[in-house]
Amino acid sequence: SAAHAAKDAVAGVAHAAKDAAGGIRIPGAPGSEPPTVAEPTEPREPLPPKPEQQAPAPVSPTGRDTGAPPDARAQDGAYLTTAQGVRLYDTAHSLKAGARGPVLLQDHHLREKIMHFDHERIPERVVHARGTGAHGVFQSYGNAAPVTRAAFLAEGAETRVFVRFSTVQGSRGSADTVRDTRGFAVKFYTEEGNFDLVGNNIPVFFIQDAIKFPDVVHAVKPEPVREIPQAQSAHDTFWDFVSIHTEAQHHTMWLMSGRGIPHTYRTMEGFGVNTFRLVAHDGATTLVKFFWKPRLGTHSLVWEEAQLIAGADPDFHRRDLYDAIEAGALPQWELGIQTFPDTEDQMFHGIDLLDPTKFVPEELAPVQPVGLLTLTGTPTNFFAEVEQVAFHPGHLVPGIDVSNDPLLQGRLFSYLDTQLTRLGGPNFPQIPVNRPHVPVNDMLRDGFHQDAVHVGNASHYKPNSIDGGCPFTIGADGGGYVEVPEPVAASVKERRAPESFDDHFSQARMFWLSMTPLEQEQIVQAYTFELGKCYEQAVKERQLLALANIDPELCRLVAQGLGLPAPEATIPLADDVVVSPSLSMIGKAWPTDGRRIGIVADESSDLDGVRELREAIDAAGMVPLVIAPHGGMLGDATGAPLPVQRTFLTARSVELDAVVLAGAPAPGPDATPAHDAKAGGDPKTPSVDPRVTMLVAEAFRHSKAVGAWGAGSAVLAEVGITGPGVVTGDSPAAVLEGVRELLAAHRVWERFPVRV
Ligand code: HDE
Repeated sequence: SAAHAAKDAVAGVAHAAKDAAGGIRIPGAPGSEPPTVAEPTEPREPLPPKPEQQAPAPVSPTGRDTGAPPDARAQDGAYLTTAQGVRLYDTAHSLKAGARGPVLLQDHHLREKIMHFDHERIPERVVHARGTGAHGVFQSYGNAAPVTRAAFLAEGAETRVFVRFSTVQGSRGSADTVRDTRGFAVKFYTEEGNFDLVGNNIPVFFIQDAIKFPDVVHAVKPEPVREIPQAQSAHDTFWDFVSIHTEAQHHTMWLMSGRGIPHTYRTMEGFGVNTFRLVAHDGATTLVKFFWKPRLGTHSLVWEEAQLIAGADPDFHRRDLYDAIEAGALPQWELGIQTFPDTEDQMFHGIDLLDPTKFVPEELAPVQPVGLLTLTGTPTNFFAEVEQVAFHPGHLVPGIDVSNDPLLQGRLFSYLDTQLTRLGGPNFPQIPVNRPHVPVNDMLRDGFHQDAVHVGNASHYKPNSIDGGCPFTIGADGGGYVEVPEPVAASVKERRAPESFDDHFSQARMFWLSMTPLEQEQIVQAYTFELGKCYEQAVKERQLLALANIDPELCRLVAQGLGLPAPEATIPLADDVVVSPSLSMIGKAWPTDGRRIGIVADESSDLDGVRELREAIDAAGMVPLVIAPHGGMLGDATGAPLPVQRTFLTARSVELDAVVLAGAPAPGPDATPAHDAKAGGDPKTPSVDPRVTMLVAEAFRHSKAVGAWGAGSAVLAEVGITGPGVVTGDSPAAVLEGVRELLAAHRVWERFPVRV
């Protein structure tokens, strides 16, 4: 009988617990030998998270400490239980009417397990679905205190933050390195409540009015019939939209530049885009734009590299960020502000500060650093933190207010709204990653996923007498958020933009003219690639016309690549354009921290030299990766083995910033450092392993530093790698010195062909 079988089962568990071999016996059909599932360890408590990976300290929505330790996790205790805490003896077999019989509806564990799994997914973000996040800290320099009362910008203030980087177009599982705008969203858990700075890596946007957001997003997302292409703007509907809707041309130009394919998140600039308003202690106001300046400089991939990485390592940006944090190479950005007088017309040097398709060149308004952001911890659980974090540009603290930028105004509506669907109800501020790190005393009650147990009969309405009027409101002097009493001009109700929004081309022209010839070439190639992927002739022609209105030379080069005639401009080109050299990413020197240098070696290499080079790279704050024909160790025979990080099979040049070929005894058929006879090469052919040839050739083509010492130099000569940025020397130290100098410039720019 069933009761009898259950008794047997319990006996089985009791027996298993005492089983010296550590095996758990599974009750089988009567008479059959019970199978045994070996558990890998003795029962134990779940391992605690690493200290730097702790989630924000849980603070209950009612402001009382939950009493849970900061590292509290859902899992507790040594034994598997149901969601109701009942211990389980088997999670691998459904409850059946006999071993070969049908499954019984009464199997609660089966139902609970499958029910929960069936509902594990939540809707991905409608935009910015693909992202990654990290914990960090923001230290204020205090120099913004005269213009804002915000406590987190006061002298010496230190504030915990959570940052999420993202692409915009792709689905949650899409590749990191696609050509796209990137999100750069920061949640500051300030002592005055949460402040969210929800920015992008491009300082301007496609549209001037939020009402057009669904249009631009529908145009860029995969086309509806076949749902392709994924995470790409290189298709007809996108170029159809931006070519008709010319206010998108400026943002599109940035997207076609290196900014559309950032090197890593650590080397990506961030912009608040919209103009905000700072409020000082005395109530004085200043208009402001926010910036994030990466300490390691702003760098991009090259297009072929981005495409290769999308296949070889779709998680490239995510992995890079987490590897860096875990290695202690903590990514840093300075928060900067551009400030403008809060005048009635809200213009600055003829630039409308309410138009989000315009930005103010740094040459006209310097970016003043006001604090330092350091990312210090990876998430404890990706879903709990990165997926469930909910940003909103309306999460403001006293001292920061909004402007009338119509894009920002629409955003103020959208973000709360979208979280309702995405996070399943109105209580998402109670999710740990979203909770402020200060007491919360709101009158919001009930709703789906309500976690708080609110007390009292009267604390949820005002005015009340039963609770003595609690909770109380307070003005600015007590830290209350008081909106700036901005006069609103008596006006008519109308659907119209100001005339100053009509100029769609002059800043796109400024961007183009501010680029070095090399960056211009990359922009030309990007337009030519993207339009070359379109099918509609009319779309290509219309976009060429938009380019003609930006710059005739740009238009001519793209038209040439497409094999189409270059049209004439239809508007007078702006001739008073201010060129902004600060927009260029080339020609500067940056710290080389965290740069990855591959060292190609095999058993016959100068392993002492390799060891010396590894140590020197490490000491310089960079990352050495030994690449060898096989995994495990090199030099077992010599008694001083060297660990191998990548093999010829797993290494690809795109994850490296530079490649160095190790020296060896004099090169010959069997002594070529990169010769892979043991790993399957033909020992009779004295050639370099083709995978090494490809590694070096790719690195060279992507204008990366290539180095070699001793016999490694002979290999470079054999595969035809010479010219600028190829460093050969007698010793690893000499090679590293040259390579490091090249890395400070990010790439060997001289190697790029200008105008192909
Ligand atoms: Fe967003 N945006 N956005 N956006 N945005 C969202 O909110 C929206 C815009 C930005 O990592 C959504 O939670 C409208 C500009 C980032 O979780 C949604 C408009 C800038 C993120 C939304 C804009 C941004 C979002 C989708 C036009 C740079 C990811 C999921 C008026 C300043 C945040 C979500 C994260 C996400 C609306 C334009 C930045 C739908 C209506 C401009 C970094 O609410």
